[in-house]
Amino acid sequence: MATTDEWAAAAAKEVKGKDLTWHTAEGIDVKPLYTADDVAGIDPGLPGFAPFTRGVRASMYAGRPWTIRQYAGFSTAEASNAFYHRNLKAGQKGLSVAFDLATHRGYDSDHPRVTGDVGKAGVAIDTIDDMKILFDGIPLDKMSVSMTMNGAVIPILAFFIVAGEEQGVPQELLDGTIQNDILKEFMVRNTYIYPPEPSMRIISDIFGYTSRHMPKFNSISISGYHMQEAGATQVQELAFTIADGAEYVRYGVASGLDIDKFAGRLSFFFAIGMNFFMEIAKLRAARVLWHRVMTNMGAKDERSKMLRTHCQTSGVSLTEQDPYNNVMRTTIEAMAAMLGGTQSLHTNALDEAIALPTDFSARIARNTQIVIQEETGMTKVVDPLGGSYYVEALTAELVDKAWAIIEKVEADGGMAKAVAAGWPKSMIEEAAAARQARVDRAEDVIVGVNKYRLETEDHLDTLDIDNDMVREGQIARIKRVKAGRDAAACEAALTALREGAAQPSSIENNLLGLAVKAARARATLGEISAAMEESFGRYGTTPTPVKGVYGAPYEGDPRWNQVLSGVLAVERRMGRKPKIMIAKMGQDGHDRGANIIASAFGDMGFEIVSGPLFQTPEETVVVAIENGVDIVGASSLAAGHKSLIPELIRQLREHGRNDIKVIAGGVIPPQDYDFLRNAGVAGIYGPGTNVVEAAADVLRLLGHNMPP
Ligand code: 3CP
Repeated sequence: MATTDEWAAAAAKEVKGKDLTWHTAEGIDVKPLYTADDVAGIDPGLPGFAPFTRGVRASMYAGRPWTIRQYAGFSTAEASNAFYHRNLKAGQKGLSVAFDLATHRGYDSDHPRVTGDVGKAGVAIDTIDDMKILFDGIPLDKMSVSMTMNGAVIPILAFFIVAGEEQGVPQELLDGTIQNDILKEFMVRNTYIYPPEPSMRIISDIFGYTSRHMPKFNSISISGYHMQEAGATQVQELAFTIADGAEYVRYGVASGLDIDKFAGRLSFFFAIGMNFFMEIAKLRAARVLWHRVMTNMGAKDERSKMLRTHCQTSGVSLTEQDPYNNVMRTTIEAMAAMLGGTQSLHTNALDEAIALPTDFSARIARNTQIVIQEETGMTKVVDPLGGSYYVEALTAELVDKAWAIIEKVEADGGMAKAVAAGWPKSMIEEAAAARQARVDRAEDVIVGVNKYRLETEDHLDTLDIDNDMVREGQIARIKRVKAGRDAAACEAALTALREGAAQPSSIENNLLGLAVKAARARATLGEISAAMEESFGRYGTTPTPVKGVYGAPYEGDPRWNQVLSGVLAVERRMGRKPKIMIAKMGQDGHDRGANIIASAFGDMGFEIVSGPLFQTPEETVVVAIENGVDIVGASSLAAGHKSLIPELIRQLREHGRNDIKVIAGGVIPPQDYDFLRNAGVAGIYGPGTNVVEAAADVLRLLGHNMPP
């Protein structure tokens, strides 16, 4: 038998001494070979037994495959309901509702702040009537339903309970999951409504209500997904998600609940990106970490310590360029999710980098899972990678690396305090800027984007939503519901909720319990949200870009130096640095792109003005003019660009400021480019844009003669 030293000598000879160690973004040095030496002392145990490294059920997919649960919502309740019926007939097993941006932020569709947001990125739900239409013909005692809702979680869950009730299903039988994870909203996703403290009360009120009345319902989906989407490394995603979970348990216990009464219904949600084995190991490590955390927190019931999770293949790994590659990417990611032991899975559609899926792309996405489940035999053996030297060693290393971060969070007093201090967010943003630099420098390969790019892209038909039509329909329904209700009874229920929010939490003042009564009385989502807002207030933030991370690897790079000289030349001409405002308009809180651009342009010498999130075009114009910017860069990731950006340009013109140039970046389908250019947009930078080249282009817009 050869020794590992002999192997090392043979390998070194083959590669002429080249270092084969892979230094990952997580700070893990992955070796080219793993052997029994790497797993000495590691025993992953058996599936279905603590600490559940190998899976939470003894028989796993051999007994029951994971739930095929595709996330979807299309503008109206009617359209979404029809889509759900079609998908269930074609083999989908569970539902997952995507709500539109206005609903997320607690606004009814008739609110003046959300004219550009209604029906965007999901379904508009204003009233219990919308919710009933959404689940028409879908028995809520048989179908498990996940709802991705965090900000307006109280009215949405109340509508869901009452929709069940009016279908004849008592709340005890409702099966499903509510996302209800606010900490990651403050960190990366931004669809919060209230400040952190009352938001945490909402969560423990939901734990209290569901543990008393909804034994089959998962009261939270503690989500790392959005962290990875925002640029977190897998270790960061793992650590902050588990630390978030620990914090929710602490709040639940502090509100008087017995840990084992609610912890068994906490669930998780992770992203699965392209680092195949790292993702498999991440899910295994997550189960080990949760078991450890919950044991330390005093849970006795093994179910309380069992990490059950949903996974979604990675949205940011998808490309607008050569989009059929996304089918392969999603397949690989789906395999990692199942080999990691997920309970439930969403596979992205190939066009999801640019739009909501069409029936065609949704079919391929769904069938990706069905093919794995039904054609490959992959489900027949439990945890087939168990015992792999590499996977076991990587699992152990991820546990240790994440644990170090969890200990730091705990030393800081828990995740709520860490989030308030801001360091987890900065850590993620630094990782995002570093990743962007690696992609722009083609050190991390993305096929069809920074390598093997097509001369001409294939045309892809994507879905376009007529936002005005959706809004008009919603407004008509709100009017009908308001006209048909007992106004005094509705007002009394809203008053009780208002007063409950002003009091400390108790069983009588449980916000979900009070909201259920308001939903029965036909209060709208906006009214229920506003009733709580009176006591809680509305929360807002302005991003603060990280510095130096994007620029550092470019030191000495000739193209980078050309851009720096260009910025200096413009500065000399203007007598000040060129100023760019990064604007986020509408209720779309996705700010990864905006943050990366702000960081990178800052490193190139531009002066950055970061607008607050959720601005109207009017508010953006005021900030732009007050700060004397040369350019407004509107970042749009959720389809508001066709209404918000033209409105911004119109308002700038009205203020006589045609000189301020408007550029647009983010998720903008190519078929909208002409529309935007005709509206006066000076530059468009879609997904896959090289940020240094975007800056070069901006310098041209500022009159600098930038070499190609
Ligand atoms: C499972 N069961 C089994 C076996 N496997 N019984 C016997 N043998 C087996 N091998 C049982 C389970 O114990 C359970 O019953 C029941 O079958 C259902 O299985 P499950 O594993 O609990 O699966 P599911 O109902 O699908 O629940 C999965 C979790 C849930 C727990 C993860 O929380 C969930 O569905 N989450 C989905 C979250 C989601 O879709 N989020 C969308 C985010 P018991 O319950 O009685 O034990 S979309 C976000 C997109 C980005 C954005 O935010 O914008």
